[in-house]
Amino acid sequence: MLRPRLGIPLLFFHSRLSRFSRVNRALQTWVDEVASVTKPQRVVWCDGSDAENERLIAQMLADETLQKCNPEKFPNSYYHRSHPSDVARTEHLTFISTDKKEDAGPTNNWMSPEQARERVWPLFSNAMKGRTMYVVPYVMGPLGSPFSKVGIEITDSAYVAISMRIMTRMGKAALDQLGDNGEFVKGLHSLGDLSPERRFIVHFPQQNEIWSIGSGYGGNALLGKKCFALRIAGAQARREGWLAEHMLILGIQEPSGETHYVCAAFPSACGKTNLAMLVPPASFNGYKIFTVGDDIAWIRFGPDGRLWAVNPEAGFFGVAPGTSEKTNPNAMATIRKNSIFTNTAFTSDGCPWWDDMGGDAPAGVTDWKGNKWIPGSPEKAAHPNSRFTAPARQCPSISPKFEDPLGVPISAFIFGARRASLVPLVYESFDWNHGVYVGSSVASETTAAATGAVGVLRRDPFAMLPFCGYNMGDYFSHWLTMGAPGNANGVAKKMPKVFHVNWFRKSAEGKFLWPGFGENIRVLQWILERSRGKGTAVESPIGYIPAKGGLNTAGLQMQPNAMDELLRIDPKGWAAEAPQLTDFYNKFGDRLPAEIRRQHQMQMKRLGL
Ligand code: GTP
Ligand code: SPV
Ligand code: MN
Repeated sequence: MLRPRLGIPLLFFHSRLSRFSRVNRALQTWVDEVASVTKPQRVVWCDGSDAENERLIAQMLADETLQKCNPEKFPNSYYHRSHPSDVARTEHLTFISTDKKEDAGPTNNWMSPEQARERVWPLFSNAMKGRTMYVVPYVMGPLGSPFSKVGIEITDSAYVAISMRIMTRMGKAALDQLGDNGEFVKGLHSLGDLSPERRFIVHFPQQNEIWSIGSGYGGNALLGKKCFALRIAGAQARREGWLAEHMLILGIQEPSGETHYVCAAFPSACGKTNLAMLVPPASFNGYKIFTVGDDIAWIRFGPDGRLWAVNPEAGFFGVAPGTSEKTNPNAMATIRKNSIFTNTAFTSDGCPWWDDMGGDAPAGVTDWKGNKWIPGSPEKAAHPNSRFTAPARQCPSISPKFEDPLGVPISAFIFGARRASLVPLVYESFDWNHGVYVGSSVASETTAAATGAVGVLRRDPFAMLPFCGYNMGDYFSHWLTMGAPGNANGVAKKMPKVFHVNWFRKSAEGKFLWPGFGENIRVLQWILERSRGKGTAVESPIGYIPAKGGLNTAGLQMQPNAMDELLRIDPKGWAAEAPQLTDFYNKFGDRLPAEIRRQHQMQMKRLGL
């Protein structure tokens, strides 16, 4: 047990759960235990109903946690500002707590269970005094799906409770799925005093437990998302032989009417939501993209030996700035109702607003800090990591398979990064093991999704650097094992091909070379062709790249030579980066799979090193 044993369960709290037909003993005990430490004024079990949601919203309007959006333009939608020091994930305050430090690995912050008990647990003492403690049951994954798992988040934030209602299957349905004896992931969250000095997000993958205190923002506080669905579920997935990934899932319907699905992992704020909701340009008549997920994928072998993926989430927590009718019309349609806007700007007529939303900046904008904003001023009106929270079912491109308990079969894995130079628009790995090497070697320029400097190049393997709940060397091994030749469910495994993309390569003048967004369908088309053994490619030291004319550029307006530059491989530049990658791999010591080292050596040889 992580916590000191606590006194007698409080009868008062028992009476709360009796409203539900089933009582899970372990859940009741834990809730009583937490309440006896955090000392809330009252405990509310969330049932997920409309009436409850309305009650919470009325209360938040009264205490000014929320502002109501213009009911004509954004019906049933609300605006929220988080504390100005609490607007992004705080990776340096995020910990993996395992008995042994090596099990957290060199890319995670480790905290011993003893330290967690001594430094973090006392912060929960009396933390909810005078507050309401919400018990939020939720399911990650479609209800009744063999992929799905139950979590319970205890929180003193009503904003978290209403956000979890959008982002997960929350309430009574989750308690029903849990049943009397079902297992669940425990997530304890308190706003604490919101001080970064007393902010900790601690994961216990051996106990399926999360403690988060001192933050009310996104991935720090909505514990179903990165904490459970990636860090805890990732550790479960390794034990159980599946994958929990920072990946979008989309379907590409071709003119033939057939739909093929791909999963893509890009680091935070590097284009997953936008790719997942892509609208093809007019010249791609007959193509349609279906959105299955925009951030997280849970992936298992199906009865056919292929990998099948579900989106464990029920909503989108998407980056607002840059979202417009032009770049992402599906997102714009999704957020028109029943949504929450966090740290965007807010107009005098009650609408969320951000940079590059389209049109001129309206007059009377209040910025994300609550100050009057002057159009044209150098300060951004919306925080660069401001976000919308919206139900997935409202998305015009939502896939008919979104709720399918078995998920969708995956034809390709795509890794991506934000790289101003060196990395081509697209390349294909030579085989599965090389693909795992490509995933392990992803590097990307940092974004505003986490606190800290923006635009700094860092290694972000599989776009999972901040989200891997165990030693990343073991994670690489797990990926290699998943694709090792053999059977799954009694039939031969059929692994998807693995690709890498970069929408962000810049010209010498510092302009993006690739138009991106809807035009990314051109790259998806090549990827699908290649995944079925067609399409044309040439071999380069880093993988296969589209042959001249291999990528469909019909109707595309581009600078002369831009395409050549986008696909150019500069072996000298790659060779110059290789030692830095060697250093990164060396951090893992003997936890680095020999196969990754072998792949790295072969790549260096191809580069002439
Ligand atoms: P998380 O939710 O943080 O995991 O991020 P995400 O990967 O879903 O990123 P998202 O799609 O929200 O994109 C982040 C930013 O990148 C937005 O400001 C987008 O406008 C921008 N972006 C997305 N796709 C493209 C593209 O193809 N080209 C360019 N230039 N920018 C893009
Ligand atoms: C990310 O940072 O990758 C996100 C947003 O998707 S958060 O939920 O804050 O992690
Ligand atoms: Mn993300």
